[in-house]
Amino acid sequence: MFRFKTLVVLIAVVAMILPACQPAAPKAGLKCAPNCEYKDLVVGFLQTGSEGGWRAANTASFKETADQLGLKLKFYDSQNDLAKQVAGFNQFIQDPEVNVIVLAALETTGWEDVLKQAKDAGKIVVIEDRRIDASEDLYATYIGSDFAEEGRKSADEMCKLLEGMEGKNVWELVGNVGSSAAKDRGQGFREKMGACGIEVTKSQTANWSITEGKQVTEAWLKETQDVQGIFAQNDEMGLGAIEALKEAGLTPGVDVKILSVDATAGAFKAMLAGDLNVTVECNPLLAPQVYEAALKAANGETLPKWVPSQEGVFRSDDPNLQTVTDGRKY
Ligand code: GYE
Repeated sequence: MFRFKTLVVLIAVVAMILPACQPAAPKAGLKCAPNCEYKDLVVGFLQTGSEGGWRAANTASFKETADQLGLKLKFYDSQNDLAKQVAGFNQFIQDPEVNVIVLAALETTGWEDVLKQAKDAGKIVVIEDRRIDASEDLYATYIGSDFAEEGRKSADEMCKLLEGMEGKNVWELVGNVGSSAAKDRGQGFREKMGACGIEVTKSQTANWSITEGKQVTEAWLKETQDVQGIFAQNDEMGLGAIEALKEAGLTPGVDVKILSVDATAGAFKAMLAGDLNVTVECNPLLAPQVYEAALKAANGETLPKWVPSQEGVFRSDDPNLQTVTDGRKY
């Protein structure tokens, strides 16, 4: 009995001492944790490029908010080139001054290696705008829209626009095919379009641009004019389609209903002119949320892995459209 008791006491004592011998877990966050302030952050921001109104508003949000908060921003324009964006990411990993990296990913894949290197270098990574396919433990959080929900909203709105029309043929102008915005908007639209018998009879990338949106629509119109609606995955491609319809002698917004995504200033101008029927909002003013998340992560806080943006839908038949337009920030 005595030996058993001795053994029990010995085990208890070892169990108490053991944890104190373990190497301390690395402290989460930056060296300034838990008292980091915005002035302690040096943010390397990898922007996709400058492809349109949404992107201009997103870039302005990061530059203006950095000034307001007093943090240092190092801006990198990837010029819509994935190789350049990855090179820029590596540049920020090597830069001893940069302690936070923010990524607006051109493509969903190919980020695991640089994310692991950034983590090993003790740098906070926040994904903004577009989600990526990578292990969630490699970044603090993703701040961006629910693009699939934008696609579902687009299909619901297109069903309303085509109500009463004999045909339900819709043409889809797709963004950069590797991007989460393009993939998810297309998927969301297809989830809900069946509710009213919509058929996507043509679908092709126009790479988010007015020029390509016009070129693709022109080529389709040379093949057929049997189309009742156009779903443009961003406003610029929708504006290009409008130009093509006009040059083919059709009345956009009437003969063919047009819906686009973003809700930028160009879309409101086109709705006021009666050319565009609906724009589904995608909020580009993400910098305040991104910087707040970066500061929390710098101080060692664990964040939810996705903070979705709240967004609306705007229609050309809104009697208050001019007032709404006047109140827009972008
Ligand atoms: O819809 C488009 C831009 O990633 C949500 O990228 C953004 C998209 C936006 O080129 O206009």
